[in-house]
Amino acid sequence: MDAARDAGASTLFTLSGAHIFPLYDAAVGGKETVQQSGSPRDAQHAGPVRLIDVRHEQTAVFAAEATGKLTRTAGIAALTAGPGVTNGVSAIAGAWFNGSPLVVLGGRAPDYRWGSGALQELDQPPILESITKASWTVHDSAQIHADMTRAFSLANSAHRGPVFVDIPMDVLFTPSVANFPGTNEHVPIGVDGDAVEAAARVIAEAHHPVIVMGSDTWQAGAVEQMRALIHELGIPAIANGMGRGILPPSDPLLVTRARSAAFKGADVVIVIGTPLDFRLNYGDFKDAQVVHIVDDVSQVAGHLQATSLAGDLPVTLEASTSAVIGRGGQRRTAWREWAATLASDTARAREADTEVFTSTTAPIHPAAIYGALIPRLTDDTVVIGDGGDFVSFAGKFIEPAEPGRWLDPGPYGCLGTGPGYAMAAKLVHPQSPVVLLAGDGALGFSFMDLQSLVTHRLPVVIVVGNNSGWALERHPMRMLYGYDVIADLPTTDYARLMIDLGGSGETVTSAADIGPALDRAFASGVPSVVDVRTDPNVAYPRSTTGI
Ligand SMILES: Cc1ncc(C[n+]2csc(CCOP(=O)(O)OP(=O)(O)O)c2C)c(N)n1
Ligand SMILES: [Mg+2]
Repeated sequence: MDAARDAGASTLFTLSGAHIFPLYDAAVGGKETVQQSGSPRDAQHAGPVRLIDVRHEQTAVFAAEATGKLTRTAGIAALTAGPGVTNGVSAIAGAWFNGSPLVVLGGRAPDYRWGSGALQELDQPPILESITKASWTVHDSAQIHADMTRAFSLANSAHRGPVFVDIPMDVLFTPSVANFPGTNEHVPIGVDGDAVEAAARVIAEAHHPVIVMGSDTWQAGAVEQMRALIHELGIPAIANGMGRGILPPSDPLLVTRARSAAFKGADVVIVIGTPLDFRLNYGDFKDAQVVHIVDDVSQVAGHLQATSLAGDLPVTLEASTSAVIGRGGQRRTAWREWAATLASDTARAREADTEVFTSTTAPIHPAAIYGALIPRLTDDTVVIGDGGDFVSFAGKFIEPAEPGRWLDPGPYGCLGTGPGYAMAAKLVHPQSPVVLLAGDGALGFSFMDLQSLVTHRLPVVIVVGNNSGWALERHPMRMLYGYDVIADLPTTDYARLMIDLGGSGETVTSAADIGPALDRAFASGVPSVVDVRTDPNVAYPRSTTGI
């Protein structure tokens, strides 16, 4: 726990298991501290490390991952041996795909019993190997501090990602003094001058360049350098993942809403800090050349020819800006005209939203929720999406004003992230409003962790886009087969369930009632569900399938 605190992780997310009791004892500061606190629940928040318990291990990992996304410093989850660890696997995989800094500590059957069939005796690191930067077992208690320091250092260095360490029960229960403190072994890769020049040449010669700024620009702390590159060169930009909010919607160079026109008209696409995956048509922009700037050589795309540049993002972006300016590629007339065209496309796309935003149809059009919600979002509100079509609408309509205020599951697309992400957001930003936008299907995966929000007094507003089904599967199946099966869900009273769990809740069946219900939820001071019954027949107009 000392190593975690030294690495900046001050909250441990977990679900109880005897294999890892010593971690809890260390987190709360031992028996005396607990006895001095008013209650065991108070003690959880009073010790050297805040101890947050959940109802399903995936929520512990989602919350730790979101902590890493929001603070840019690895969060930590502790999972009990065997099923505790395997319940965390999807969430660890999500963090791997997202490049989120994360440390997961696993319990493990004791070494002295190994091979004789102890409870939950499972060799866990091999299961985690393909979805972590490293995963190993610590067999010596004197080594734990050093190994945890190494785990945090690995997780926090580019390209960021999850690290898994498990500790056999007999090793973890052995009191010990660290034999050496461990070192931070991260050596940042510098700037590759030749690669910078090669990229600068392609950019400087472009007529219609466009930038895609992805999650790693935020995770790497390159926000200022990203803004400088865009503004000094005058190149329009599209935001992706945690790159959202780096430019506010008022910035004329933010053209996310004109994405299709931008990709169609671009002759050079500069993709920064995100992989060339399905979200970017695998880096295929027809005739446009691709410049790919990434934080580590491991991120250079192997499936296509691009002008690639790998390096520490803040310095690499700074060097690239200077190199493009050095080649005379700066606010050229052609670029200015191109940027102005995309800015007016963007304005037109936003204007066109008004029609669906003000829709008064019954049942409610899902977009009407955003018409009511968006004017109520403050610049510091953290918005979280967990669901299918309902969240695709959110991704389209919501343009955050600041970076680090938008969380989605990312390219792994695992449903059920919402309650864990929301928990982390409210813990990291206690003064800021937190809104979870959840599909009714998605909400089921981690539903009992709405209770954890109540337990830990985390007043999050949960807006359910309740279309009684899995819309993102219903509509494609109808399109392919002419019918759908297993896409319906019973209409469920999520507001009632939230009230039963100790929060508040309201059901909304008319568009005019959405806004006032949201106001009451924001003012309630407890976790609140606003269950909006939406039209099951509305499909998100999708242009990519991800396949
Ligand atoms: C863990 C997991 N299981 C299944 C899926 C496949 N899936 C993707 S979207 C979706 C439907 C989501 O439904 P809901 O949350 O109600 O949102 P809606 O599309 O109805 O707006 C499903 C089942 C997934 N992405 N993750
Ligand atoms: Mg649904």
